[in-house]
Amino acid sequence: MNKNVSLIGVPSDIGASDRGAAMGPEALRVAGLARTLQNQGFNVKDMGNVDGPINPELPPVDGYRHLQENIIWAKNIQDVIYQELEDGNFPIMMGGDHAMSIGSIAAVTRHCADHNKPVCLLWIDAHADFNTADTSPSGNIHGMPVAVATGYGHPDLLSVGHAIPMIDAKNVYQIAIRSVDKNEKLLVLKSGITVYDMRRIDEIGIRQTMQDVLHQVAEKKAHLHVSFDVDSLDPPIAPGVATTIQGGLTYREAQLCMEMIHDSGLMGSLDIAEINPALDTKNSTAKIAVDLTASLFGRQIFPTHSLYQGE
Ligand SMILES: [Mn+2]
Repeated sequence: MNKNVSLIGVPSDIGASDRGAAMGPEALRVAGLARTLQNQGFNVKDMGNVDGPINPELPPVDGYRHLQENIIWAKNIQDVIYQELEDGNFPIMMGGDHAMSIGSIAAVTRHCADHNKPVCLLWIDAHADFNTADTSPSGNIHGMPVAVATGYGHPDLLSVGHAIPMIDAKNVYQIAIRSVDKNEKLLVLKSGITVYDMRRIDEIGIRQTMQDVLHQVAEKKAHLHVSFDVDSLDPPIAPGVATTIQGGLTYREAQLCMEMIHDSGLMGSLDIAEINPALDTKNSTAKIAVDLTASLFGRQIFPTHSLYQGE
């Protein structure tokens, strides 16, 4: 695994209705993200925060709230993360609301296109984030990044990337989904992305889910961008999010998910999104995000082969 990790703070909640996710990067720093990865042998560089407009708290216009401000953020994020990838570093975007992933996905897909490398997106989230102005009840752009990445949405958002779409829907995988707006559902089904909603995870288990996804990514020999929205977790273990939805990943399911991603060796970049310290209890949501990130970067209870023969 790439030993050079760059932390990139994105202190913005401009894509959300509730303020507070702008404090997410600092919450992750306080929870010890850099120190945790350093202790696991990584060279960690905190690049500080990306700049962008402050949240003007305006109502939606033509179905989009803060469209121009979101575009500026996405472009600024793309510039910083693209450069980190070009320099050979592993970027971790510390969000920030999930609209910020428009910028990180733009960076990763541009980098992969430049190097003729296939790219896959693993979206770990309670929500499909597949709205457009036509389907969104709120106009909040943090409900739209996956639609934008796969070519649906305002042309000025789509054109942030190197191409439209930034990524082929066939290479997008979602897990932990359990809250999708009525018309958003139709667009998800039409798009052709692969969704493992909580019902499917209940039925086949997180292990089979991750085996299926990681097998496909491996077959494609792709760079895997992991976009981790902490609201994918069950609310009692991750209360510090704007939109808590019952029935999320348990602590052990999330751990196995992260451990299996690590073991695949496929992950090349990561977003941690939607931590809202204003709604949190003693920074517990940032702490669990750091704990799960440790597993994503190879922390193990025991080396698996030392206790049993893997299949
Ligand atoms: Mn999300």
